[in-house]
Amino acid sequence: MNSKKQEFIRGLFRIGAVKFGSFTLKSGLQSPFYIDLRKVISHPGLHSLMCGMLTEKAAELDFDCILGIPYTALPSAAVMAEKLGKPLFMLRKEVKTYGAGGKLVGDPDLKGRCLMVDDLVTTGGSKYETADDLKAEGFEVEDIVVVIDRSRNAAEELEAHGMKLHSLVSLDEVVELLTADGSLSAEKAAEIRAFTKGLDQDGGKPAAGAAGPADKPAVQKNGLTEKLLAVMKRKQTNLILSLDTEDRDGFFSILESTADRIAMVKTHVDIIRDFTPDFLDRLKQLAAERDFLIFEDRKFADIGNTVKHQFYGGVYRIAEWADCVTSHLIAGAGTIKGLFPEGPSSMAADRPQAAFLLARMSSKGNLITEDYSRNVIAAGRDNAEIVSGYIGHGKDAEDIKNYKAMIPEGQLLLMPGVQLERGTDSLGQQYLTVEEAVAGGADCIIVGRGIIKADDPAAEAEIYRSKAWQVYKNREEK
Ligand code: S5P
Repeated sequence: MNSKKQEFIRGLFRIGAVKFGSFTLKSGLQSPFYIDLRKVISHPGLHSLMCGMLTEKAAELDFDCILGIPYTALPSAAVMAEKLGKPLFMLRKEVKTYGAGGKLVGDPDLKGRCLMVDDLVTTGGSKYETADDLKAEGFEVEDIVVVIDRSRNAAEELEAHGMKLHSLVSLDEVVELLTADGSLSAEKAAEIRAFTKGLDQDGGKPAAGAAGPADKPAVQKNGLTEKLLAVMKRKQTNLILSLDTEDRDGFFSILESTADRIAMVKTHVDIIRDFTPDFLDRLKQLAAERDFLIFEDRKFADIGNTVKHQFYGGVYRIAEWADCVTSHLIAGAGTIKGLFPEGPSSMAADRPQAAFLLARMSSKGNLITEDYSRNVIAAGRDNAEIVSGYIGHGKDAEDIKNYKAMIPEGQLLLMPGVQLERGTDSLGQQYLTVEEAVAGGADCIIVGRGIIKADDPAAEAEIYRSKAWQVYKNREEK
């Protein structure tokens, strides 16, 4: 290891950009180390050393322009662009929805082969997403330079996507030098190696036993989750039918023909044109006879007090018949507290109830950010006795896998926006295939028009059921 690298690693340790202990990562995992390079720019000597090393690395490569990935790498990319006399670009994190241009900042006339610069790489995923965005803007992307590679296999992952990863320092080098310096004990070094080895084996999830505290966070399953899983097992189905019809005869005709294939029926009770309270009696009776749960997709979103009225009162008195409901969390955790103000003891006397939180949506252009989604999952974890899981979606199976890794064991992922083929509707609904959804980590799929608009909804429901159940079983048996 050359002396510059040694000086740099020691500098990172000195300012606390690299720490050892026990840390909760964004994903919820417990990690024995922590790397955060955001502090570096406030230390001019260290930042200058880092930019010098980045520039030397970049000088070995062939490219026309430089892109800094927000935010940590932006100042370094700017310094590199200046030193190398190359055009600089940025892709803004927040999508601009007005005015000229979208995400790209820089002179579009100077687009070309672009070198991406970032602070860290953990998995290759976010990097090739950025590369895809860049390609969509008309750039070519081959190389990416990062300061620290703390992954085990990001280089191979990126290679598979036609990109080459270059890093200044690897996690192994950090561990090796700081152990030799006596800044890190041999035991902790072994713990770090075991932790990263675990990450390697299962796409970001540490392998069981790889490092004691490094397992995925877990919560105790609540009553509704247990009940739903039991129905799924009994009926061999993880299909939720989204029965969005406006007339009650049509509703019951489809429900009666598909009831044996579904674990839950998802309703939007307020779209039934000829609703009368006996609609609910018939629904409850059918649910009891044919063994499915009732899921009212009310998407509560207001302050707790208003939600309480919406759930317990009004014409629909949802609390009296729904086993579970959906809720946004945009107004804060008060919304779900409004549903069950006293926790589980507010639930119906004869059955468990719960909410599913919208952590991601299937509609194109929805305004949910990664941070929002993560915060929803954190609040859901803190309220696990009343939250059974999350509604989510993703770009593909890989994206869903990464998202599922954030969801605590014991909570479920339900996925709408699923059909037999990928596609979109005219109002922005986006569909993944059954295989992508379930292989990625959906515990149940929510299917509406794919079934209810089919000539034979019962036969179509069976196609969805058998496909989804097969993939689910294979996944769970692994
Ligand atoms: O992100 C979401 C969340 C939900 S709950 N996207 C969705 O489509 N949904 C609901 O799932 C939506 O309200 C509708 O009832 C169902 C999807 O229906 P489909 O006909 O597009 O399958």
